[in-house]
Amino acid sequence: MEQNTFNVMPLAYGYDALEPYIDSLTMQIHHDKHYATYVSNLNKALSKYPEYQTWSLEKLIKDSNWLPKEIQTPVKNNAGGVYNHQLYFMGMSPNGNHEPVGELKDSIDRDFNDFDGFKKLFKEAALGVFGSGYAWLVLDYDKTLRIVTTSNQDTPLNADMCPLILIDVWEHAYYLKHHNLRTDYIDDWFNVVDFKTAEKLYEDCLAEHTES
Ligand code: MN3
Repeated sequence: MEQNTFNVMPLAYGYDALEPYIDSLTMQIHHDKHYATYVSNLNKALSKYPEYQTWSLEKLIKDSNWLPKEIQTPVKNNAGGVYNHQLYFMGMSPNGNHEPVGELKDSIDRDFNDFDGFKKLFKEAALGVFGSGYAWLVLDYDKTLRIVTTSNQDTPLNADMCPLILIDVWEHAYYLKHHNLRTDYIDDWFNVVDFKTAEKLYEDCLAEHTES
């Protein structure tokens, strides 16, 4: 079996590509320092246990209870940090679809009345995260869309939910530009969110649910 170390996934756009909504310095520190540190700490945690280096990121998160006790917590936290940041950076783009398209649009209209209904609930959820964490749009096992929140670097993967999009509401995601105003950051994020990524993940999630 192939030995894995996790690599930092490069941004698909420049640090300044999301200006004026998310500033260049925030993107640079967020990607090159915060996210990269999770990657390096995950590799460090796994370094003594080559037998687990073949596990996927998702498996390391979902099955962290099967790991040796001394690395359960660092692997869970750092694999979560890697997974969450990769999805966050992938879910934004300067030239993506900032509103839902295709089948995902139909399902958002079905489950939240319309895009404005979704935005209102998603913003409330993101504002309601106490301390550090994320708000997510996920496909639940019963094929309905749900908005959920998680703390720290937890994910909804253990609840068998299939993530489509998330917003990072740790202060490091917005403090330099928006200071304490998380509400302004969320409004700005809606100008750079990419529903093309979410739509693609939605199709994969539906296919996965149908198989099992
Ligand atoms: Mn972050």
